[in-house]
Amino acid sequence: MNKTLLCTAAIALLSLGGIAQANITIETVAIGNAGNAADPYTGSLYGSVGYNYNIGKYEVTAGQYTAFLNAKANVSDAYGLYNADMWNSSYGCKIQQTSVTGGYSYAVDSAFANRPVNCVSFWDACRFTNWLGNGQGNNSTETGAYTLNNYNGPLGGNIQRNSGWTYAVTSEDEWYKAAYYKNGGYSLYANGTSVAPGVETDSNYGGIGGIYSTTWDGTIHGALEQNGTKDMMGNVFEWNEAIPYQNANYASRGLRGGSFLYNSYYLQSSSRDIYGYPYDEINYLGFRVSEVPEPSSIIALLGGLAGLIGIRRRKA
Ligand SMILES: [Ca+2]
Ligand SMILES: [Ca+2]
Repeated sequence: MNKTLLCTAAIALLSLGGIAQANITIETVAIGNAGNAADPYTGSLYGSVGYNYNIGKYEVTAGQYTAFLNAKANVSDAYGLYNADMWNSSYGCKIQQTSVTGGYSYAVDSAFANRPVNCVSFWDACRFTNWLGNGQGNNSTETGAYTLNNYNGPLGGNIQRNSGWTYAVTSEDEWYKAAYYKNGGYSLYANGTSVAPGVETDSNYGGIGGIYSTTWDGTIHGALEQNGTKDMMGNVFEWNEAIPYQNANYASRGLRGGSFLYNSYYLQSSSRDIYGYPYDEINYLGFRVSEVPEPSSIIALLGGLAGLIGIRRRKA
């Protein structure tokens, strides 16, 4: 590699680093075993995914969503990305909107930054993942994983994930597999057993402590689940892409995982009987993202470049 090329590569790496610092990051866990069978216990309908993917370790947080609002709802909020209940309702995620010259500014109570965002519609979730996949900043919310064309209504059943996606709202199968599948088999709960987790010790459900309880494991989140995620059992229900029901007036979208307001039944793999209008913005409802894994060739390339730079430093 000649000096110019090496210099260009180093600048590219520095630039990447700079962008990564300014942008929010989503911590994920890898879900492998592509091509696994669906869960026979629930009628072999759910849990089969034919590709490897990453899933958010946590629900998307209020802090991450605040960065999104400051990037895309700062001049106006044409898509209603912000909901005043985030600040005003008793179980809101404590994001506050302030009018400033030329638009709006958003801030999250620091005690709530790592808790799940709530009061977000399925469309808000789609827009967030479009923005992530398009590189954040002022990039589009309307194209990417989902072609939204300004849609914010009750139907939209034709809006499905596009090929070439990098971040998306979880599909029902991605969510189900990450929660309930491990080592070739399925469990009733995401803790890998058929026994409900302890209320407030392992999981936030049952309406006892509420979404903002901090009693479990001394921090904000529940105990680690079998595939390394947190809060797939409870905290807030999570949107997924499925359309459990549709008629001429609306196309519902899937919800899974239970919430701080609901009992342990809703944590189970067999619980699929709650679903929402896609425009619902409720305080027990949030979402989690799926991510396409880094291609191994890019990881190898970055590793190789880092190695070359290391060699030059040692010579100097
Ligand atoms: Ca909204
Ligand atoms: Ca959850």
